[in-house]
Amino acid sequence: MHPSYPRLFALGLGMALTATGFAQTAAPAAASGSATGGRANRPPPAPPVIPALQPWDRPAEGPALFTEDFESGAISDKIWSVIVNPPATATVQSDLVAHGKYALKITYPAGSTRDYAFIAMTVPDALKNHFYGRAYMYISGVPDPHSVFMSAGTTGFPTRANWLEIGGYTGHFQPSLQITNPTTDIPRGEVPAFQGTLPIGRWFCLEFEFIDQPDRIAIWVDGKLDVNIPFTYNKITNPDVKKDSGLIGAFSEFALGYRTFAQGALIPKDINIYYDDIAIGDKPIGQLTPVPAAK
Ligand SMILES: [Ca+2]
Repeated sequence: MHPSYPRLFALGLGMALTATGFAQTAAPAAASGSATGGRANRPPPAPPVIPALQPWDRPAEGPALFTEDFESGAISDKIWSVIVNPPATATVQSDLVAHGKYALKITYPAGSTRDYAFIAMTVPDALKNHFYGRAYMYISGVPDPHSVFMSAGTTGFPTRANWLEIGGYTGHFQPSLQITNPTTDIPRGEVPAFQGTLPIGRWFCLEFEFIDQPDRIAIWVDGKLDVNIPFTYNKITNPDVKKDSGLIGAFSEFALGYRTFAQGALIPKDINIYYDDIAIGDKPIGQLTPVPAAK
């Protein structure tokens, strides 16, 4: 197995057309394979279990420590590392924006398989264990299997790193823990969870909270809590190592963009993911003025 692609999918054979316009597997596909035990011919897993959404305290909003509205008209190489595996692309454009004149557009071309495009920034030291963030997002449509939108983790994403991730799966958010730079104490693997609903075909305000002590991801969509998932990593066997805290160690890099583990046959048209008005800080950032419906 290629070490850069540790996750495999068992794809169902039935095809169905969904509201997003994508031909997708009718049967549940694997969220993602065990990094060590993935097999293409293994039986399909059970459908995702959606845990009840537990309440989550949200402190008062505060000023952002970092913002990016793309109004420079470019991806600044002073701030961002561009991490692209073609043919996916990351560009700043004016065709579809949340605010101002420019926004980031990630394109994952129809029929392509296992490419990706992300931009990544260094997380300020003050936020290395815990941060809030906001991004306006527009998702044109995604296939059912594992999609990746954002990560907070060690450097080296998306190939060799450890991170907390905001992804998608069968119309739900898929928050997850991903360990692809393992140690003896923290073995390779992942913990996916499924909750909330991916908004498709409209701008929405994604607010998020990444915590490493203890590990947790919370997501608000247009100000409403939609995901609240703690992570426990049961692959840890050393009794001196916590299974639910410090699993990343420090958030060094924050990345956003797109990749999917779907086969190209499940991607009949380009996937376009737009981002605008990105901000991170030690308190929730809050929303801007609502974005009018796209033309
Ligand atoms: Ca903008």
